[in-house]
Amino acid sequence: MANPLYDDLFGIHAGKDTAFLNLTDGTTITYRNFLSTAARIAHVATQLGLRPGDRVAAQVEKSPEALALYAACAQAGLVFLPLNTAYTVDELTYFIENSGASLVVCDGRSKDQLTPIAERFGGRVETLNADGSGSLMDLAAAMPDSFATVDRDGEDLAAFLYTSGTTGRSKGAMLTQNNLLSNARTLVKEWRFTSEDVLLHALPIFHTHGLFVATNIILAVGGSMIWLPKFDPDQIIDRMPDATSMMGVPTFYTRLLADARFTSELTKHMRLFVSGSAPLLADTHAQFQERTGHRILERYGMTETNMNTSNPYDGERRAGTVGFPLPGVELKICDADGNPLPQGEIGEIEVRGPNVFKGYWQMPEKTAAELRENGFFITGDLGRIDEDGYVHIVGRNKDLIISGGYNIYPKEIELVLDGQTGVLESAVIGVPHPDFGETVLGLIVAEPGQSPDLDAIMGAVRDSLARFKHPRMLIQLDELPRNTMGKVQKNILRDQYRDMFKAGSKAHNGRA
Ligand code: MLC
Ligand code: AMP
Repeated sequence: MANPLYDDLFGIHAGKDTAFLNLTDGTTITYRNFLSTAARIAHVATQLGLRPGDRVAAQVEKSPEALALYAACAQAGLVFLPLNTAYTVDELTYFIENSGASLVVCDGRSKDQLTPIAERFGGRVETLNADGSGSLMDLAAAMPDSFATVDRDGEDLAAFLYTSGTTGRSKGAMLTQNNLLSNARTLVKEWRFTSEDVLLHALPIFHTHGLFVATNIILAVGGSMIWLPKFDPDQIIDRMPDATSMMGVPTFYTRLLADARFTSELTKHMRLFVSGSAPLLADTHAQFQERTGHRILERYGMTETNMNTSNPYDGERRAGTVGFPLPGVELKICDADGNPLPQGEIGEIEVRGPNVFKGYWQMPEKTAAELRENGFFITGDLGRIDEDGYVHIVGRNKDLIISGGYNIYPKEIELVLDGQTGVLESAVIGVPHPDFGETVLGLIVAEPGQSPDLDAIMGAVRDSLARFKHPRMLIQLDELPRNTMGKVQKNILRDQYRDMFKAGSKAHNGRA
């Protein structure tokens, strides 16, 4: 028996004294040290009574130990459930309850708030702080540094990643070992990664991009990473000379281009810049090439599918496109019933392949609505394929805002706004933003004769939703535009407010 995910990404590096993580303080963590930490954590989880298939929820800052927790889950056959550090207690309560996590790992500062919640749903809390301290690591220190890897099948679950939905309720996307491994192997080949690669890693590790794309690729080849806690232009510029490659969301690239220190000299040794998670403007692509001589390689993925398409490593990286379907991934442009449309037409993107998830945790209806019986996943993205086979994403068939690479489902915010005193109804839309690509605008209509307190409403939003979901501005309207069916016409609102956050413009809450 075996454990494909652990064996192929982690186990193959057992005993290696080569560098895995290069930290900001100048120290290096070798593969051997990293795997010892993971093994100790796997012992802790097992001794706490966790069994294969149990969920481990983690809301922790990015650290080597946080990554070792992922490895430990793989080794002990546990399902890893990373959570955005910005989530509020309200949001976390839902994830803990819905996943039935047996172990919740959080920063020491959240322990008192999360312990009763975890216990209410049959779990327990251990802490892991940004500096690697905390009760989890205290327990780990007393454990042996090797662990007998638990047998798993490639079709067993490896991770849950929660993705919000158009109904406002988040869904746990169930990813199998094979989903993760197949994608990592494909990307290694497509993007020519080798053990010589040093990846500049500044993405968060609670999403597909930073955890599965970036980290799994480096693990698969035995390369190393410059492990930055977050995106900080000073650190990126300082460490780039030691790197070969970088992955980021478009905001990384627009911010770097805004920095005069980011020059062709600084990047001339770099092998690859990858962008994804949100549309990269053709203009950013062109500016980047002009400044550095490098063409950013844009790819397209999702939480439910990992990576679906990529521009070519060799050959033309076409700006404004997400390239070709990856080997093994089938991609069609369809009508609403899943029938392929003629070449060149715009339709819904559907994908099938070993990368496509197993469904949403305990939500069979939602799974059936998005994952067809024939295995095609309905992405909710609208696209077309040009005459050379490049996929263009032209819009979304789902009500989704992507801000700085984070997904925000308007419904979730509308539910909070609608619940506030004096608010009759609301509409939340995404509007262009120079830094985040898109940002959140909240539009509310008052109940007759009422004048809602916009500051109090923002206070309520702050209490229940993560910061990145907060409307950057609230506007009170007399009514929302509706079509003859009574449906709010968000496209009209988006057109009306599209210049709201243009560079330099100042925005304030208020009445329209
Ligand atoms: C931070 N803030 C955001 C935000 N990130 N607000 C909206 N959108 C975001 N993405 C908040 C902060 O809390 C802060 O609030 C204020 O906005 C300004 O913060 P900042 O200092 O400018 O932000 P910063 O910390 O620098 O973060 C910006 C960022 C970060 C772009 C570097 O958001 C980031 O790393 N994004 C990557 C997301 C990602 O990995 N996505 C992959 C998803 S996987 P205040 O109140 O303090 O001012 C996926 C599949 C695929 O989509 O295809 O890959
Ligand atoms: P998530 O649910 O966070 O995984 O986000 C997935 C969504 O991000 C996709 O459905 C797309 O809408 C969007 N996305 C990812 N990569 C790209 C890209 N390169 N260009 C445009 N949109 C993208």
